[in-house]
Amino acid sequence: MKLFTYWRSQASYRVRIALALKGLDAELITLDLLKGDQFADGYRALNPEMVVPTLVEEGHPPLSQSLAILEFLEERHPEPPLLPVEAYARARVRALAQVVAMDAHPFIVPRVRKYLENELGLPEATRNTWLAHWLTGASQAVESMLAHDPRTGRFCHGDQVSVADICIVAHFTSAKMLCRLEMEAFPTAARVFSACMQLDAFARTHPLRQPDAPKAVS
Ligand SMILES: N[C@@H](CCC(=O)N[C@@H](CS)C(=O)NCC(=O)O)C(=O)O
Repeated sequence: MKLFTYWRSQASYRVRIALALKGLDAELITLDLLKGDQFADGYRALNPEMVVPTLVEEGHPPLSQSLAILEFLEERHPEPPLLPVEAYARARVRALAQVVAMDAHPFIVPRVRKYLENELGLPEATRNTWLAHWLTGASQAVESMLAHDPRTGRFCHGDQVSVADICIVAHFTSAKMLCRLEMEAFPTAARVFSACMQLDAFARTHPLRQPDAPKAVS
């Protein structure tokens, strides 16, 4: 298996965590999104949206969209499960995942940041306000969903790691890196985040531990 990835990509981090949790190995093919590697013809043929991640298994069609890839991995490699069994529980886990992955993440991706800069001419400080606005709003929603629901346990849903934990860890990791978001205002999410980061699958796939991460970033 090959995973096309970028160190700081929130969507790629989701897939790296899921692969690690499932005990699956993938060769990492790194693309530099800031240099525009995603627009190369060869990559465009694999992923017409020109985004990462893409997961390629020899002899099979390429897989794109991180949440679709997570569902695929769950179907093909059910152990350990990343979704609970019961229907309300599955819906809650998917909802938590989607707050960050579908409602906040699209506002902060490189192509949107570039559009704000190049087409709308917004200065860097205003673009940073934009990033903080969307990342903070989703963080508040997640905190409220976790803090006010007795189904929250050691992890987002009980004591079993799920797709919600994957997406929330990737979200807060981006927020810390892109707008230095502090987690004190989100105590329940912070507790779940640190429980996840104690697991090797989350820690070793962290953006700063990727082969393409700049050495000087802290
Ligand atoms: N919804 C997609 C998002 C994919 C996406 O936008 N990836 C970003 C990196 S996290 C990307 O490749 N951006 C390239 C660009 O914006 O030019 C997913 O979950 O896979």
